Amino acid sequence: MFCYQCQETAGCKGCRISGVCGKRPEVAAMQDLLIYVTKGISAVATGLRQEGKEVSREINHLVTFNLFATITNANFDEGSIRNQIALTLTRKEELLKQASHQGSLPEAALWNGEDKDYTAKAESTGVLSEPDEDIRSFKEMILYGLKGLAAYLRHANVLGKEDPEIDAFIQRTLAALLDSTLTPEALAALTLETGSYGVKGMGLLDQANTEAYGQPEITKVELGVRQNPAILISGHDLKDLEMLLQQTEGTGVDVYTHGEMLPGHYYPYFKKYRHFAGNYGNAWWKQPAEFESFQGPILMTTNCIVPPRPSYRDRLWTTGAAQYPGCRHIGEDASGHKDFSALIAQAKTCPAPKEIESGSIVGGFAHHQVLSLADKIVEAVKSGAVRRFVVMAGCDGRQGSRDYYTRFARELPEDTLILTAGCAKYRYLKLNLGNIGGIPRVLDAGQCNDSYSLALIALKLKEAFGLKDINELPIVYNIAWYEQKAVIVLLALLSLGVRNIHLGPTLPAFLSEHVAALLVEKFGIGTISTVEQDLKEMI
Ligand code: SF4
Ligand code: SF3
Repeated sequence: MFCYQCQETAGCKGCRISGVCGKRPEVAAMQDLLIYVTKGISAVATGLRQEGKEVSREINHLVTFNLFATITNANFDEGSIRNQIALTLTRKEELLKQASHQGSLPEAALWNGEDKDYTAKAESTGVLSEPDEDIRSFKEMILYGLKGLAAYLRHANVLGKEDPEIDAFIQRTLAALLDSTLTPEALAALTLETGSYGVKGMGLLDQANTEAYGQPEITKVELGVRQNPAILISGHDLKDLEMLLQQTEGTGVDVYTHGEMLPGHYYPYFKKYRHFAGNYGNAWWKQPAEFESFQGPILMTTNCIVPPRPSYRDRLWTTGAAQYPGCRHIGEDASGHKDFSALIAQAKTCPAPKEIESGSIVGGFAHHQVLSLADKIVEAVKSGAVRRFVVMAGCDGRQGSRDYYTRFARELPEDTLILTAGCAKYRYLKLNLGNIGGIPRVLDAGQCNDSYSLALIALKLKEAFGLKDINELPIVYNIAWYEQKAVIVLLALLSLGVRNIHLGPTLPAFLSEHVAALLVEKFGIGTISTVEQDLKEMI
């Protein structure tokens, strides 16, 4: 196997024997092959569009689902990935029948899995099948951006929002990744274009979420526990949260959020559920201890799954693109409905969660809420009460060196505001950093996709201050990354012209020396050093 798509990759170079995340080599191989056949079906679909033919919604959703299933810590189940490869090949053969110019299609579009030896095929289709290091670097960066974008698009799709233009872009780009004649310049342009589709994708999801559940608002979220049996829901899918809250209402079973589901509390729609009890635990990587002490069933709606301990494996359930061997998976019917009755029945046999924290946190500072405070914020900047905004969005991870982010947040001068989104926030959200004129110093916009809110806020502030360039704002970016959703967030920011982003705790292994140098030269991207040094430089 060879995988270097996440920040945790072995030796900061690549996982070759097994994934640091727990991904087995046979699963990695099937993920490579799933990407290969997804590029193939995308090439066929793109050809059909060029012929003026329509590509169905089902195909669009298949492509996004496949990309999502290969995101770090989403699907560890070899069998389900094999099934997805077979399904993709079947759909692709059907599409091929409609194509007039099969002769011009790449090999990935024509391979039909005839000998059923997926393992042998996977060997020739992985990351290292591209021999040129720089081309590989660009292509993988684009692919990882597309994976993040596909995850966000999928969440928008389940809420009934579609943008066929984004689907066509994803498929056109996947097909382009099969093209061995693309130059580094063309790939650099495609990288930025991926970023601008990232903005569109996050915008679509923002619209889907806010139309369905209202605009996030300032909200106090309880961290302690009640005395009832309960279900813990984790991941990013708000539609799953909605269905779970509906089905648990009146059953005596409470629902708690975990990890990236915390921002569910910020949406007005969910506040009517009195059994929506609070948030339990922290970022994804602490789940082994926290899932054990929760004592009830846990529903993983997306990444990030940590391979579960036997002690709670039978309480861990997956749905959507998330899957883990030995854990039960909840599918959906043709209308997208999911039946959580088995989880609810299990919850009733479990004790209430053990308390691991108490008190509360405050969040809900997405664009609508922050912009309603815009006058106050602009005034605070003009009066000098706020010297700098520090964007600290992104992912958390289990590396010990990530306590840098806790220390950095704690050491920031008191006239700075932290804008955050994603699970990175767990490194400093509970520090009690005070407020400036009633505005909390840590403003949590929501999930990683709500980094879109942070970009909108920056654009509005630029307007309010009458500036020409977003980089003239008193904002610095100290972003933590872990998996591919952070890659699309980064590319989105670059496409908006944001410069001098600090990316840590380490630069991606998939950046070759040349590609990294190009990002430094064109966008001033840098990594982090020590808290003291970075504070001096950024503030
Ligand atoms: Fe390694 Fe990350 Fe790939 Fe897992 S996702 S195999 S940790 S690079
Ligand atoms: Fe976290 Fe996985 Fe990325 Fe959505 S849950 S930010 S790491």
